[in-house]
Amino acid sequence: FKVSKVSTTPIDGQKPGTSGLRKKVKVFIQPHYLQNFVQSTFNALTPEKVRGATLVVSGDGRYFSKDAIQIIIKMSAANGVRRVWVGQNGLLSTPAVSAVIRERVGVDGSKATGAFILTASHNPGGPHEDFGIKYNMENGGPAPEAITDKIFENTKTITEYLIAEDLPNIDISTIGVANFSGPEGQFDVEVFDSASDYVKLMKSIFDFELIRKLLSSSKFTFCYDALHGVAGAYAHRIFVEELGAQESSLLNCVPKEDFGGGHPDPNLTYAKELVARMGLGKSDSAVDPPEFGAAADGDADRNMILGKRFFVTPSDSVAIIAANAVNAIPYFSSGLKGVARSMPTSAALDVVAKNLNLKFFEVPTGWKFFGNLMDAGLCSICGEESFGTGSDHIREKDGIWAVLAWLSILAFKNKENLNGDKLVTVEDIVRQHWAIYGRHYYTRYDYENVDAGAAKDLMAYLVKLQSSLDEINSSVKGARSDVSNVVNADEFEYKDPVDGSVSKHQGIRFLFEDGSRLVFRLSGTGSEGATIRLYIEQYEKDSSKTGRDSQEALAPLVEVALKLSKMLEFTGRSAPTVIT
Ligand code: VG1
Ligand code: CO
Repeated sequence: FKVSKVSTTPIDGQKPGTSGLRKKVKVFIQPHYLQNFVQSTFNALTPEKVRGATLVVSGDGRYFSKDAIQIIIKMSAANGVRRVWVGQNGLLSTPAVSAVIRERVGVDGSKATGAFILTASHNPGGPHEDFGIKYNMENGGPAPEAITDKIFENTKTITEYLIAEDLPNIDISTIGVANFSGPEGQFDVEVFDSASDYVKLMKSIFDFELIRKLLSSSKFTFCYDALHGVAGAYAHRIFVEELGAQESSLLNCVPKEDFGGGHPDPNLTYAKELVARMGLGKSDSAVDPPEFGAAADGDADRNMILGKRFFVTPSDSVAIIAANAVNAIPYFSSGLKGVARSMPTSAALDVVAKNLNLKFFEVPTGWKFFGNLMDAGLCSICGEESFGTGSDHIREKDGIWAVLAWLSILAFKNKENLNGDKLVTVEDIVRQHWAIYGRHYYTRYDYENVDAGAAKDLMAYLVKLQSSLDEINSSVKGARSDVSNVVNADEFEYKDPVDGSVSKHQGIRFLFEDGSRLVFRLSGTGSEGATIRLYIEQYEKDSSKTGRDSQEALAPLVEVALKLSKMLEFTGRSAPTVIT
């Protein structure tokens, strides 16, 4: 093939957010749009690192992925990349990409050096919805801010990109290797099975025999909803073939370009079918719901864990996994190196860390911050309130891993019960956890697609308010006299303990005397307008008071948060778009 230099000009707005660049498909398909971003990434990595590289290129299979893969292959060839690996049909979950970078050995003995992941995660897909792209590094984790900042700078000055226009389109539906030769030598594209490497890794972490006994037992019932995301490409292999679950346990497990028209976000609002099946629907008509249910997002890095008529908050989930990991999961049997959570995630994990005497870290939102801790051997398990849970087996959050972790805990606790008459349920496990550690009542209010200016004004107003605790507290007391005082108000700032880098403005916090917290952040993953996230948390140590309905328990704090922030005045919204 030949290398063409194509002239281009900078395109506005190519700043990667919390997890890559996410825009409407109609934006991505504009001439040069994807190409500018990919070339800016190559330039940020520097030509020395790109030449001879082995890159993984795949994603959650959303609309425009197939075209994007062909373009990236041609640009890789032109930039001197040695080989590109593509999951069959362009499908690889985000955690599988991370696993492939870290573990896979190519047919010629090669190892990957990085990846382009094509996904907009939990955002809907299709011609009128979202597409996204992000770059992951050699450790299998998202590019750090130093790189994403450089990429953005490059998008503002780019003048040309390289592409091998005459390279034929690759058949990505068939496993095999295609060889080409270009000006700098050989270039290969290897199409491989999307699931094998990931399945192998999972089998090395969990006791599949033990989980199989539980899943194939007639006493245990299970349901997994992939919301037509890429998790479907793994669910059958793992849950049915390896672990003996019934075919009928799988819901929406065929990956689709538009996620079947749905919103592939595993929460109580969008995972409607699963929620109804688990007996948590508005009109609960479910007859004997399964014991355990779970869902994933589009790229399968998120998870929602449900019991029969019972919701497990993600903040509780990571705390419970951490508390039980050493006993229930072989990978952790020699102990945990430490645990970490994102700032807005509840402090349930902090209490576990304290009780078990574990190293503990609080990082900004977004998985990239956990990677450094893991690379330095400081952290084994981490999680975010946004349905993200994972461990140092890879450098991304991992939706199926979280489900296997919960199944491991259930299988461990029920080892002796499978022939008895009563199983320990998900709800039992959570309630026992609260009895030991106390409960962090928690909820998140999302105001989606708010006018960007109004959202900025609201945030600026809160920052200004933070300079006077007196003013804050008079507003708090004006709203509810039964809520405790704010003792500290700040913007969260993080200094990475490994490389010393500092990330500022990572969320506005109001910390109350009784341990309650209010946090305000703007989302960095949306593709239009602004999304305001309001996180509300309250700790209850008294085990006789841990059984309340969470929205009811948090109502006073919610009232305070809305008054304090003048949410209605700034945004015109009297209610959030989504409550989780
Ligand atoms: C959201 C979540 C954050 C998560 C990120 C990527 O970011 O809040 O916790 O890491 O999505 O998840 P933001 O900036 O919109 O709040 V995924 O599954 O979209 O890659
Ligand atoms: Co995701």
